[in-house]
Amino acid sequence: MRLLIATSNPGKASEYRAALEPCGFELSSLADFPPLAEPQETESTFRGNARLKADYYFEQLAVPCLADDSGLEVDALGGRPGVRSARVADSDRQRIAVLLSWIHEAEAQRGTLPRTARFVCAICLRLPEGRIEVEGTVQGQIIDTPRGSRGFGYDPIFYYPPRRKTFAELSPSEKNRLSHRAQALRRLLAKIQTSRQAANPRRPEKKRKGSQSEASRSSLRLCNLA
Ligand code: ITT
Repeated sequence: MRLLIATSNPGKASEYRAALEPCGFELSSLADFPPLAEPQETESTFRGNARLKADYYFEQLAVPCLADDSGLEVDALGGRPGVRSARVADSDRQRIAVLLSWIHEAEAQRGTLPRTARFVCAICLRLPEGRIEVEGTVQGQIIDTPRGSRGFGYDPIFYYPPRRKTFAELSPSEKNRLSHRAQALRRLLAKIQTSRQAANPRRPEKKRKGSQSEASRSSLRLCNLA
């Protein structure tokens, strides 16, 4: 399947390439098309903004589009910055500094607060025949001192207890198996598989109740998501 990864965030784009190219998707990026203004992300949910971006690029470029709206929900901040995660400041380093300053301010006013947080990723795949929409999340904790140099965005302060590492300390392939984006991609591939089966029911697949189909398992393995 040919697919435009409709993002101007190079960190996201490289994670989608790593996951989807090995399983046969032919990916293009916005750089392969004439320059377009970015759409205003006016919705209040990740799902709404992912849909808005996918629809916008599909209408402008008339090719199948995958758009991602994602961000960090910090419990001590009542779920902020959420859908506004990219708009906190102009660079990753500044975003991290601003986010930590908000948490420290909240702690100065209200005492020790939980450091729990989650990354959320909504994906909308816009095809000529309709949309496929999925979400994924991953839980972690916000730490005060950035650690690690991989990944992007808030990864250096997002500590993932099961691995005792921040997301910026994980190898790219580990992050691509564990992240909110990986969770969402798994769901997306399963839905693509299901819709392909529905469109081509001549070879129905034996599937135990509640289990993944073999086709779905093998596409996850190919996509480095298993
Ligand atoms: P596009 O809209 O062009 O895709 P964007 O960076 O503006 O790019 P979003 O509006 O979805 O995308 O904002 C996502 C922000 O959330 C991103 O800029 C990071 O600051 C943060 N974020 C999302 N996923 C992340 C991840 O895997 N690791 C660290 N930070 C992440």
